[in-house]
Amino acid sequence: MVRRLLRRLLLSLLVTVAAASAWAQPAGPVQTERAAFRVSVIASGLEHPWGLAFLPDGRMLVTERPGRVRLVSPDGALSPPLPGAPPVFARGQGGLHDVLLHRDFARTGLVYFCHAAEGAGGASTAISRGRLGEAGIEGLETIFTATPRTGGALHFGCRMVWDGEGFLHLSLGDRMRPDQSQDLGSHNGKTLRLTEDGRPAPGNPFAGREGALPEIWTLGHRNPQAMTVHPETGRIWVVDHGPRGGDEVNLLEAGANYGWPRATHGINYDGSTITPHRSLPGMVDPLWVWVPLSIAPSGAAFSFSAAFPAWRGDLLVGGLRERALVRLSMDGGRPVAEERIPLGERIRDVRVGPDGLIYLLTDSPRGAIWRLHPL
Ligand SMILES: [Ca+2]
Repeated sequence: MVRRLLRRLLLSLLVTVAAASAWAQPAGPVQTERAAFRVSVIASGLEHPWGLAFLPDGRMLVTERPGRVRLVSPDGALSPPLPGAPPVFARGQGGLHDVLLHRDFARTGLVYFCHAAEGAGGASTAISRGRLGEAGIEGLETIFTATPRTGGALHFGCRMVWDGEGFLHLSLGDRMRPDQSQDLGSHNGKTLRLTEDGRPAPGNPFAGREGALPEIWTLGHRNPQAMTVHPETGRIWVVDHGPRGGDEVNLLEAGANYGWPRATHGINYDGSTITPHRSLPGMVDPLWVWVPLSIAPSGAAFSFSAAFPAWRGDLLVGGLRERALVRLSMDGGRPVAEERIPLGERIRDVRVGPDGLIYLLTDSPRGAIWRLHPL
């Protein structure tokens, strides 16, 4: 009897160990057009990891969509969830999303989170910030809440970056209300330019216009889940989810309209037409578009990694549906060619670390942090 119980216990333990080690990183070297690499798993067992930030002391902060923040030591050890993380609306695509250090983190210790948040009328995207201290995240405050809140749990965005002037840019999805992307009275389907305290940055293009929200920087986006600053030009690039086909790469210009839903290369999931227009006067055409199938882009970074000299200046984009790292070669400041590097997992975020290596987050209930080592 005891022996049978023990055997059962041992069996269930073995099954648990097997499940825990069932992350699906490529086992061997990955050969691509211009470079070869191997994947090392830095940390695993993360539930839908979403955003990654590198601390000056060599550790990382990683967010998990259900609402957890963890520290990751250089050897990959995961801390327990940090106390003081933002309360999030964790349903559907909603939850805890991007993480960004204050520009002067060494002095302020401040960390910014964008996340879905619930309130009267439904959910919307918010930014909360707090100080990373010994006890976790201290003094958390919500410094921005997008309006209007809506029902549903899709298309929250959100990524954050700093521009060269010290303003905070935030990308926001359309919350499945496509018309709001063209409505300057809604934050949804926009990118915003904010002060570090979450207020409208001075000099925004629609400030002072009747009925327009003063935080808006660009409009006509669908669900931009990749936003990154080009390290040489300082310009901000966004990669946006299309519907069925029509994912886009766009370079942000103050006040520009990127077309959604009046101009798109995509169609509805049921095959019907959204608009006959791929391009319209007064709207900016994408610099790259994925048709007829979407890769479902999330997370992007320009590769100026010394470890991958053959990729210098290329835009690396994470593909969720595509389960690939997608590399766009650039020429004359725009993408000119594409390589899809299948990796077998949904890729949620792409970062170049301070060590010059490329880091990826895989999107699954047992997601991981991967690091690419050149061969
Ligand atoms: Ca567009």
